[in-house]
Amino acid sequence: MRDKKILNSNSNIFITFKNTDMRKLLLGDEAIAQGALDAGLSGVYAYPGTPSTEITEYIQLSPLAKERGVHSRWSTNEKTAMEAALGMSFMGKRALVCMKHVGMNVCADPFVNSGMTGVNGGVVVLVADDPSMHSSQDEQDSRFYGKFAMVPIFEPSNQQEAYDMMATAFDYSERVCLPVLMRVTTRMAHSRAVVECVEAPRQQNDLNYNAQAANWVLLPANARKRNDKVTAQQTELEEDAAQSVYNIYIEGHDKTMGIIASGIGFNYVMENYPGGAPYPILKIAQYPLPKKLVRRMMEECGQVLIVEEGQPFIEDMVRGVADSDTIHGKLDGTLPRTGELTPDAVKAGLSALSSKDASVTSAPAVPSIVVSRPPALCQGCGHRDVYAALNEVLKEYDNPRVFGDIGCYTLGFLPPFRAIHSCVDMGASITMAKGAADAGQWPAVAVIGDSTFTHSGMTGLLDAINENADITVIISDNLTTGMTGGQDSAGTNKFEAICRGLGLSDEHLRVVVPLPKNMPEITQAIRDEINYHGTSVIIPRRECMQTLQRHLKQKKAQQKQ
Ligand SMILES: Cc1ncc(C[n+]2csc(CCOP(=O)(O)OP(=O)(O)O)c2C)c(N)n1
Ligand code: SF4
Repeated sequence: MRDKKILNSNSNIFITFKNTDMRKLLLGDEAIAQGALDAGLSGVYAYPGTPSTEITEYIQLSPLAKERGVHSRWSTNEKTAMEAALGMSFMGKRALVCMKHVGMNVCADPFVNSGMTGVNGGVVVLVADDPSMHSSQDEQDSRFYGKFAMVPIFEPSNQQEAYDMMATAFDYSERVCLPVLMRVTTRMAHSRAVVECVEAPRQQNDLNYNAQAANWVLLPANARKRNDKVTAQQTELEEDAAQSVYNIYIEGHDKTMGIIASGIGFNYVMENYPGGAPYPILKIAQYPLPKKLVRRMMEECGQVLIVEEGQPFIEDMVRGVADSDTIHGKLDGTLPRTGELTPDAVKAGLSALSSKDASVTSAPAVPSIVVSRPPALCQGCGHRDVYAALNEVLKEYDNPRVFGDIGCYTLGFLPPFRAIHSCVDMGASITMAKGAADAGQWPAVAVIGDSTFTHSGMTGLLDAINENADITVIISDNLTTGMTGGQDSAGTNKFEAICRGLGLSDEHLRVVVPLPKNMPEITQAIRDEINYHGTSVIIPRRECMQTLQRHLKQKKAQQKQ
């Protein structure tokens, strides 16, 4: 065992490693997972979504989680995940909720209301934003949800901080009786660094009913009291943020400019100054925004550059309505308004504002040797046969409309299929097809995957069945959640029962095997159900090629043993 002081390559901040045996090379997501386990986690509740998926997968494979019986099975969607975590918290235990940014839209109801109920055991809601939309349909910045719900937000700048912050966030959540929203972005989630972990993980909380249970019943009389309390608590949360060890004011001798930086933006700033920045820097990692520290910078510095990943969340607050020309960032074009922040973009912003900035170093130019290639469905994928059959049948109709959904099958939009006309959010295919049918559209076809159907499609199908809407729903069941890497799908082996349970007649519930040799049978099923003027469901079922190969390999390995 030895103490070691090393320079963290990401942040230029010295971190003291006490015990090199406890050092692990971890992805940001893995550091979060390990941090949660070491902080006495009792359950992770999550729905897969890039770039957050690896957190839950790490916990699912963790020997410590297994030994301690930590809950880690996937939830059906982000809303059920958030509610289960809240239930665990009310019983006194620590729970982690994980999702990608658009998942916040799905769990917004319980999330915002968890600010009103408060928590008992600590709750951390980990949300991974995807600026540049590497694998998402929008670029939303989840910090707005934290502000909206009046809960504290943590935003780590590097993997070590992500690990350390989990323990702080759980402790803090229990101290202020509020959930903590922890926000990361793609680069942080998916890059590796050495992380120093604690030697002895904290024990899990015992079951306890200490909290004021009346808070949990959000009848108006109770909710009004809580609303007053949480509103009043904002001053205390802001003071805590001003005192936070994660919000650091770094002195600088050149006061012509000050830099406010958060999340990975802080790393990008520090990368530009390997010898130390001449300007004062305010690192923000805990919110509500510590206005006291911001004011200090505004008073001390001639102008301020705000470097943050995502939307101009801090910048908007700092500017207010005064719109001063000494505040720079995304809103005045000093930094790009959209897309992922890059070290080069930050360097350009710093250079634009600092005439005598000899200390800014150039990052070596990256040769553009990677030729971009459009994504495509895997060869042999069952979704291919579904679209081939659908296109074949729809040639027979005038103006058919196909409402798509989110998953591998969204690629049916691209050549060679060009088969879908919309893709908005998880579950929207069925409800949008219904709305179109209500408007007089025929044929109106919905194509949805199995995991997406259970995530958010079932309720829409109930609406359709209740009104016998004239739509044909294709649930393309590949027995997995393919797009995010093949996680278990909540409804596997239950789809016919679910459809029947929702009131669909057996006559209009068809199951087919999507293979080229079955084309006549599949096309006939689609044709028949389109021609039936009511709600029908066709389930093409064949395992995803990727999970099939994985399962075959596992089987072979088992046979060898
Ligand atoms: C609200 C929300 N949560 C998570 C995701 C990430 N995501 C995109 S598609 C998908 C699941 C796709 O599974 P499935 O419907 O079975 O289709 P497959 O990819 O297997 O074809 C997930 C989890 C998302 N886009 N939106
Ligand atoms: S991962 Fe599976 S579902 Fe996705 S395209 Fe490949 S075979 Fe199809």
